[in-house]
Order: sequence, then C-alpha cells, then structure tokens
Amino acid sequence: MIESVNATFENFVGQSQGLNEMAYQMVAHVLTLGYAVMLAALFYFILTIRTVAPKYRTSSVLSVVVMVSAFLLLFAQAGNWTSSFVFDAEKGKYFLGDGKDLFNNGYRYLNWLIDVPMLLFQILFVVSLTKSKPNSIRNQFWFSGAAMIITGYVGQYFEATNFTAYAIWGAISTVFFIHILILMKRVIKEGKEGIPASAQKTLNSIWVLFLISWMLYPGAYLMPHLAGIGVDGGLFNETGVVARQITYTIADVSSKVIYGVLLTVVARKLSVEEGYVEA
Ligand code: RET
Repeated sequence: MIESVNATFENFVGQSQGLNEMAYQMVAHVLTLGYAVMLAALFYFILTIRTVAPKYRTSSVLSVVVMVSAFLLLFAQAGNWTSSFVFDAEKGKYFLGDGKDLFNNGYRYLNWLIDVPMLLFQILFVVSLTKSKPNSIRNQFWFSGAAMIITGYVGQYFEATNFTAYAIWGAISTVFFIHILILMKRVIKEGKEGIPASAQKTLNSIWVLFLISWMLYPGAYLMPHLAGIGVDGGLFNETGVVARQITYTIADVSSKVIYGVLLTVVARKLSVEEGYVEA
C-alpha cells in the first residue's frame, strides 16, 4: 500500500493510471538535460574565473560547488526515476515497479540544502552593502534557507496522502521564503548604490531572474493540486508529473547557472571599473 508510506503523487499516477511512453521519456530526458547542463556550466565557471578581480572569485568558486552538488544529485534523481517505473508491454505503459524503489523528489530538496545557502552567500561576494552588515545578512540567509527547505522536505511526503499536513508544512516554508525575498531585495538595492549604470542594470536583471526562478519551486511543490485539489484534480496525472520535472529543470538552470553567469558579468564590470586587467 503506497498510501501507508506517504509516497509522492508520481507513484500514485504510476500505480493507477500508468505513464505513456512520451511522459516517461520526457521526464527521463529532462532530468538528463539537467545534469548535463550542470556539468557544462561547471567548466564555464572554472574557465572564466580569471576574468574577474581576485576579490570576486569566491563567487565563481561557489558556483563550482553548486554545479558539482547539483550534477551529482540530479544524476541520482534521474536514476531514481528509471528504477521506479517498469514498462508493461501488454498495456503499453510504464507502471510503478514491484517495490525496488519508489520515486521521490527528496534528492532535490537535500541538494537545495547545500545550494540555497551557497547561492545566497554568493551575491555577498560581488556586491558591497552600504547599510546592512554582511554577517547578519549571511546568518539570516543561512537560517531561513535551511528552515524553508527542511519544512518543505517534510511537507512533500504528504502531498498525496494528507493534504492538511502538506499545506501546513508548505505554509511554514513559505514564511521563510518571504523572509529570503525581503533580504535579497535589500541586498540588491544596497548593492546598486555607487556602481556603474551597466552593472546596476545587470543587478536589476538578477533580481527579476531570482524572483521568477525561485517562485517556480513552490509552483512545482503545488503542481499536482494546481488545477484542482486532490486525486481528481486536473494535474494529478502524467501531465502533472511531466510538468513538475520540467518546471524543476527550468528553475534549476535559471537559479543556479544563469544566476551565476550574471553574477560573473557584474563582477567583470566592477573589475574593469577598478582597473583590473586579466594577466
Ligand atoms: C518549498 C516548499 C513549499 C513552499 C516553498 C518552497 C520553496 C522552495 C524554494 C527553493 C529554491 C531552491 C533553489 C535551489 C537551487 O539550487 C520548499 C518547495 C516556498 C524557493 C534556488
């Protein structure tokens, strides 16, 4: 009984409705795309580190840490997908396998436990704060980042079995998320003071990217219930399963890779402004 172990909705869809070839493969492919991008971007961050002045290089180092951890965990997540479902030649669909493993998005959540604090600290190595104390911001980022993820991690176990628990843990997580958004807005506002206009523009783009890409994660958490709550809802099916993994992949590439690239761009503009020439 998968109800009794609080399995996530992908397993329920895989058990009762099955997944057609396209849905199953799209998830396998989008997960593979995810870790391939992380490996490619790892090289970008290593190869561009000397284009910024030494004091900004910790930002690239943190991107490297994020790329390695995301690569490994997305690789594990992809393996979890292929080991959870088995093709049934008679029915022509994939069904939940006979108990080797269930599918769970938990690898992602634990990956965020490393990556979220890294991504939040990263910007503090590029911008200079005019009023706030970097140490205080860093501690708050760390605390709220970890609390947001741990509460969400617990909540996701209940998405198909206990809607109340799922909603309460999700709501607690959201409080910490809002705190992070407020802090980030402040960091970017202060960071823009006294720097060249073109670097200010890039920081504005970073804020928009941050806001949109980070909101995709709660969107993916809510996915099975976004078009009607419960097992009869419009996305409690293979469309919802595929939509969730596509959403996660877009969010991962934006919040880790594009964000890191844009921070490198800001660091390069500031380096040039300060007279740094690449050796
Ligand atoms: C959860 C649970 C439901 C409520 C909210 C959530 C927010 C998650 C976020 C995750 C960001 C992850 C990143 C990872 C990069 O590696 C936990 C889904 C608000 C914002 C940026």
